[in-house]
Amino acid sequence: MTDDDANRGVVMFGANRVTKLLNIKYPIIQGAMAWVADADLAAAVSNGGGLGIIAAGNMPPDALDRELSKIRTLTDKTFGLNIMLLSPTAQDAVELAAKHRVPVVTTGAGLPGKVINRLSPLGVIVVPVIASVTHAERVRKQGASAVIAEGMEAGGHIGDITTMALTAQVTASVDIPVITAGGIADGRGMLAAFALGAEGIQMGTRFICAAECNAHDNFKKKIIDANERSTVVTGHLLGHPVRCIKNKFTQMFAEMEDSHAPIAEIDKFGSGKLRAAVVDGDVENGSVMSGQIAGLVNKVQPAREIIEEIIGEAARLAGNVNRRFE
Ligand code: TUI
Repeated sequence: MTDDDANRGVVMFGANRVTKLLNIKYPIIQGAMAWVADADLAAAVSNGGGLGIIAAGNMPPDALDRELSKIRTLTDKTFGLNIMLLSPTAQDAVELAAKHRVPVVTTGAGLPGKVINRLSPLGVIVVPVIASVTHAERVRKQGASAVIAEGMEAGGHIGDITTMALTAQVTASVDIPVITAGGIADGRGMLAAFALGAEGIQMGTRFICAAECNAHDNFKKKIIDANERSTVVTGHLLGHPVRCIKNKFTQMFAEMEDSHAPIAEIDKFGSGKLRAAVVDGDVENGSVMSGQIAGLVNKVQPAREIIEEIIGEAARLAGNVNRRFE
């Protein structure tokens, strides 16, 4: 890609409501991924012109405190913190966001009314991830500045509506900016999201394969080797469907669900498995969370290159699509 391509991207995607709200160059947000999205990855994405996000996940508060101090040494650009509302440490993460004056907070797996009430008065921009139109309308009323509409193609904990159906209906229902997530890993996906009315995209799976991402090489290799049928959703029984790459772990998890094992037992079996995959590289017995788009992610490359490639591609393609209507 040439500089010219990237610049065309700026022209095409420059200065929309998402870039202005988040004070970023390109409307590309790095998905929050527990154990994966640390200060190193987030800073690389923010330095590359997107919005890097640290995932609080279940991180102990002292460790999160250190990540939030560290990112300030790595970038002077806007970054975000994701708070997973199901986590027992969610409230600690809210207080750390306040303490560190984190510019942007995204939330997942719940409705963030209390988070917005606590952080908005401090000037923190709160952008909830939602998985239905009902959620989008509710968080808009709660005072969200924008929403991330995440379709079921995404990795990790998901809803049940596809990205295409969700984006089209959320953009029709709320007036705040919509960022699309789930199933996007290139400029074509970005353009599709924009065609549906989105003003930004969030990508997780592609950024796992960023050079600056500290996930174990075995985890990256699983993504690179994956195809469109490599993922499976487990956890329906627990009420928390989770998309992962198929392996011994998902096989055993599904067998426990099928045989109606006690929920406490299934919960216990799942505990610590994401860390095992991401940190220890045990991609057979661990939980390799990934989106369905993994088949499109074929190499490890710097975050900046990922971002510029996608912007250049989307800009080029926009011209081609225009010509299809001539
Ligand atoms: O949160 C995510 N993705 C995640 S969280 C995660 S850690 C985890 N591990 C095991 C089990 C559960 C979580 C891994 N991946 N994405 C954002 C997201 N939010 N997806 C779906 C939702 C969501 C669901 C319900 C948002 C709001 C909501 O509201 C329902 C309600 O009424 O509370």
